[in-house]
Amino acid sequence: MTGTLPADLTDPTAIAMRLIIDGVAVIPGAVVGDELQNIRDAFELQADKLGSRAFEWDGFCQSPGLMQYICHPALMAVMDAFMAHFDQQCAFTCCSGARDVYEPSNETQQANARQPDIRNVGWHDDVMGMKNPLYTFTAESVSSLLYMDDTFENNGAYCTALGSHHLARRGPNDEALIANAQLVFDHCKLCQVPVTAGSIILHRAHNWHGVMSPRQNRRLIITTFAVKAFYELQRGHTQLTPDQIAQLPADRHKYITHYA
Ligand SMILES: O=C(O)CCC(=O)C(=O)O
Repeated sequence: MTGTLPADLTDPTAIAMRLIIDGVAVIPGAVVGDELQNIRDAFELQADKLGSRAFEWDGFCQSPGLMQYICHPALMAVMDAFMAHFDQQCAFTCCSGARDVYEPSNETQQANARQPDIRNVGWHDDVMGMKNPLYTFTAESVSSLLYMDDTFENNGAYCTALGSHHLARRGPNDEALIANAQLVFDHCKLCQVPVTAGSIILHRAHNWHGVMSPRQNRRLIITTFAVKAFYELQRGHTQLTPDQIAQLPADRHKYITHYA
């Protein structure tokens, strides 16, 4: 079963409902015009400075231009609607930095790019990478991916196993149990989600996803969010310093929290 996902909703509540039901949703054109160009320029400046086209928070937070994207209002309008459905408030949890996934010298990536196949896109659930994940925390956790470049169905598209987050479960002692891969492939529709530059893809932490290998630049910024009341349950969140918080407009400060 394969298909494509509609990416034309603009109302934040409608987008949040897709995130609840499908486990994935698109905010089309969340960042446009000069604002998008400023983020691209900031990425290139920082990549040159660091000598790498993939850098984590330590590199990201040195760039005032990139910092302006943290808790962007177009993103938070959807996150607020999502959390409101669960009678919860949203907290920023992590920024894992920015990267250009396109690696022209990576032969495996470029061989895959020449023979695109949705079954071969590195399918995973993000919770696989977490230490001691608790389902209370992971169930309503969300990742956001801002794309600085267009992606195309068979060239760089994010891919999703629609509704796969429903197959994760709560185990003994609240352990987050990741769905069995075969169960996901047997029952979920696999979709490419091509987007225009400046769009954001949101997905639930337990949504299985992967990436069609790209044949051109594919720059993105990843930030994650969780229920504020459950913030303390998981370790490893990005801790913003007072100077970093001061760079953000005041109406975004409510999303920033710290360990007690
Ligand atoms: O690059 C993308 O579109 C998705 C990235 C991804 O799979 C991940 O960070 O877990």
